[in-house]
Amino acid sequence: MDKQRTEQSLVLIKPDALRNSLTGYVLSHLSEYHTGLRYAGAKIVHVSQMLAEEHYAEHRDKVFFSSLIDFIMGRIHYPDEPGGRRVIALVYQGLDATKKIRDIAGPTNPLVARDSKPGCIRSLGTLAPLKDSEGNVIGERMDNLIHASATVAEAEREIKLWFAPHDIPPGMRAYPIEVSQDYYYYERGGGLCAGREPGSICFLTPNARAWKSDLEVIRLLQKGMTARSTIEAVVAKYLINYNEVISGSI
Ligand code: 3AN
Repeated sequence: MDKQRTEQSLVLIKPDALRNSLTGYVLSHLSEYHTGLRYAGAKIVHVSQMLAEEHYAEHRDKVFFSSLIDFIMGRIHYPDEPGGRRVIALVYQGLDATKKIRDIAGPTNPLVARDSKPGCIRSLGTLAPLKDSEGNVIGERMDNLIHASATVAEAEREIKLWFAPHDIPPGMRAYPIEVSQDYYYYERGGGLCAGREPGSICFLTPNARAWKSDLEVIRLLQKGMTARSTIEAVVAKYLINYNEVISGSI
């Protein structure tokens, strides 16, 4: 039986790859010629705190969480150049996309990658000591050049976190969309607002294309019910590259 499936998967080319001019290297390893996978989406993202924390939500309680957030936000590789802080977000589509990309990316830890899979993308990554406020080494930071979705379910969560439907050509959208009928506002700390209020920002307007799952979350939260994701996971993608979100004023 043919177990291969057409899937989509998210790749992030991280700030360490950009800083070290390895973008072309990554893109060429993942090219259609080598992988048979097609681009379904691509964008340059200045990663906000909100987006970073949602992307790595599963690691929230880990000792390396804050360094991971600083890393993906580009603060470590572009400390004095906020304008240079970027990630390249890509959606690839094709047969067994998730597994193919994970194989080419290699193990999470760059040292393990070098030992067990020389030539994989992450074998060119580095490790940096992770220190507490008193300078004691408490772990390692893994600068491993790319993120690649681990499973098909994770790919769906991540693609919907980084991409709005209009970022992907209509014929390549893998998940159901719905047209927004309303204006929706978000306020930092306060979540979803009933209407436009000082300090709030509009993240969806009537006629905008939204992921159906986002509007389902909004409707549940409006009723005070539990939803499958946070409002921040909904909002973050619609406000990518907004100054107010990057600066933290929203
Ligand atoms: P992957 O990126 O291979 O899917 P995850 O999801 O387990 O791996 O971890 C996400 C990120 O968290 C990694 N890219 C790495 O930077 C960081 N990370 C994971 N485990 C550790 C660890 N034990 N120590 C330091 N950083 C880690």
